[in-house]
Parts: sequence; structure tokens; C-alpha cells
Amino acid sequence: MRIESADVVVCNPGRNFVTLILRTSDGVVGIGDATLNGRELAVASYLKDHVVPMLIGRDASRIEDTWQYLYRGVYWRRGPITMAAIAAVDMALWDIKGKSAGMPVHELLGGRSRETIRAYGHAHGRDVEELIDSVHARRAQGFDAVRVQVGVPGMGNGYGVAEGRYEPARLGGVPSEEVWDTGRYLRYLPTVFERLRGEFGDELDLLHDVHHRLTPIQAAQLGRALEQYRPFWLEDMTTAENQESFRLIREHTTVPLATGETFNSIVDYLTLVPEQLIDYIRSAVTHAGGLTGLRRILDFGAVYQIKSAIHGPTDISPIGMAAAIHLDTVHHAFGIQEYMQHDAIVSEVFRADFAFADGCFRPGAGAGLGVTFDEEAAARFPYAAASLPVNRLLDGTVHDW
Ligand code: GCO
Ligand code: MG
Repeated sequence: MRIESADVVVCNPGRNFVTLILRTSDGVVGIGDATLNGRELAVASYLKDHVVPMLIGRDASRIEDTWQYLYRGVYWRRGPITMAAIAAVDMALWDIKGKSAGMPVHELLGGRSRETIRAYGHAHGRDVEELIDSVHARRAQGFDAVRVQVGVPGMGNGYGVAEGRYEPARLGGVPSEEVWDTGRYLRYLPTVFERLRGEFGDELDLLHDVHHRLTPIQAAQLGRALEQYRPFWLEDMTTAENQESFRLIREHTTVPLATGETFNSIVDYLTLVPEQLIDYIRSAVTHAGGLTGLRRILDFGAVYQIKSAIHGPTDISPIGMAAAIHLDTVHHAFGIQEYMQHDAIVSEVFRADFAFADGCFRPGAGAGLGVTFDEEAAARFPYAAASLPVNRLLDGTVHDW
């Protein structure tokens, strides 16, 4: 079974998605997600101009060999663009293998380790009252784990929640700008957790994403201040380029730590995992080399009792979400799955067979990944440049997103 053709489609049903479609000589179609938020066209070009010519004529059944060929066989390894492209090829090949075998991908990967997959939802508000309403809405959907993000008083449009919508992607190539004040944030957040515990009691799991905005010692302070409210985790407390800084956070707080959504390779975890500096691995199937790449990372983490928490924002397409749910179904050291929830319009293009109810996913039983991609519908939603905001401190200094 040879790969006969490959197409790359970039569409925008509300936000941009990059989809790879592989067709084999015996008529099997496999699809993969290569969406890299704000850099979609770079991955599309990497696929079209550099990867597709290497794929035509290859044996579609050789997933591992193709992965190594695209990773090791190329001088420039790793990096988000390369690994998102490899991820899409990998997902499409697993999809093809599943369709050829008449089995869902989780069966090919080893079968179910669990019946349901616990997910956490997103709640956010411009202020704490709006946040509380948003948490109630997630509770009503059945979530018993909720990520809470809130605007900080006096910080203007800060923290991506100002427009009442998390991370507004501004159309056009130039991002909007937000202000950030670390001192205000550090003073305010414990009061928010106190309020939430008062409102929702002890049972609800609360998660929070710091989005890389603190220095290691500020992160340690925040961990200590929030420990009494038992957060499920604090995510991306500080930038992870210097992984050794996590040692400092760990020395000072027992709050569980999650990181890795911007990582794309197992090599990115060489300090964090063996030194047990984190508790949850946050990489995405779409950004970490597909099922093949992420599975290796999660198994590495499992040796150190580090759990999976696969990235599941709306800038990953339903194909990437489906791949995550297949892996969650199989992986023994499963922790939790993020579910940010696509707008309904996305289902005009992508139809996935996984189900969500009572705060949990169940994988679909369809062969392959269980997602269909409607190319005609996709053509109705052409690419539109969009960017995440950029942060500046009060004095104008550019700060981490
Ligand atoms: C998360 C993430 C997202 C990212 C987004 C950037 O935890 O879900 O932080 O909200 O910011 O995926 O592209
Ligand atoms: Mg995050």
C-alpha cells in the first residue's frame, strides 16, 4: 500500500486549521492535524514543499520508519514547525492503518486501559463574578475539573480574557497588545482561589495556567500562597527554556506542576522528567511528533510517575483531539485531558466520533482516528491571518505570553 497523493488544506471555520490528507494506492484516506497557532502557513509550506515530495510512493504501513526518516533523516531536527509536520504525517498514517485494519487507533495502540477519560474545562471572566458564572456553566456541562483564568483589577485588558473570550485571536498579521503587572497578579490570585473555594467547596478540582509569566522565585511564592486552596495544578509557572529553574520552584512548594505545551520533543523533557520536577506532561499530539512522538514522551514520564495531561485547546483541530483521546484511552499513566471545546461551526468541516458527557470523553469505535474532513466545506472557510496578543509590562517592556 503506497502513498499516492498528499494535500495540505488550511481552513478557517472560526480559527485556522492545517490538515494533511494522504491517499493510498488502494484508496484509503488518512488525515492528520498540523495546526500551529499563528504560524499555520509555515507548517503548510514545510509539508507541501519539503515533506510531501518525500512521501509519494512510500509504503503507508511503515509508520515508525517514516517518523524516523522525517526526523532523523533530515539535518534540521526538532522545533515546532518540523514536529507539527511530522505529527500530521504520523496521525494520517495511523488513520490509514486503522482504516485498513477496520479498527479504531486505540485498539492498534494496545486497547483500552480505561472506560472514560476525565477532562477539564475552561472557565474565565473579566472579573471574579464573571469567572464564577463561567465555572457554574462548566459544572452544568458535567466537568468536575475546571481551569480558572480571570482578569486582574487595574491591569486593563490583561491576561487574554478582557474581551470576554479567552485568547481573542485578532485578525490580521499584527497582534493586539495587553498589559501585565506581576505584582498585582500575585496579590490578587490567592483572593480568587479563596472566593472559588468558598463558592464551590472542596470537591471541585481547580487548575490555573500562569502562561510563563513569573520568575522562578515568584512562581515559588505563588505555589506557596495557593497551596492551602489545593489546586489540581499550576501550569507553565515560568518559561521552560531553562528547565533547571523548576528545581527552585520544587524546593519551595508541593503544589503540582504542569508544563510542556510548547515542547515538541522528548529531548525537551531530559531535565524535568528524570529529576521529577513536574507532575503532568502537557505536550500535544499535534505539536510533539504525533502519536508516535508523544507516546514515547508519555512513557518516559510514566517511569517517574509523571501523568499525562495532553494539550487540548481550540487551536488543535478535532483530528488532533481525536488522536489525543485514542492515546488517553491506552496510556496507563493517564492524568487528565484538556477540553477547551470548539465552536459549533467547526463541525461543518470536521466530524469526530468521540463522545463527551459528564465531564468525560469516550473514544469512538470508528476505524482509524474516527474523524472525517469535508474538503468542500473547508473551501468555504479560507485562511485568515490571526495572532495571539503580545504582552507588555506597565513600562512598555515586552513580557512573556
Ligand atoms: C492551554 C494553553 C492555550 C494556549 C494556546 C496557544 O493551556 O490550553 O495555554 O490556551 O495559550 O494553545 O496557542
Ligand atoms: Mg496552557
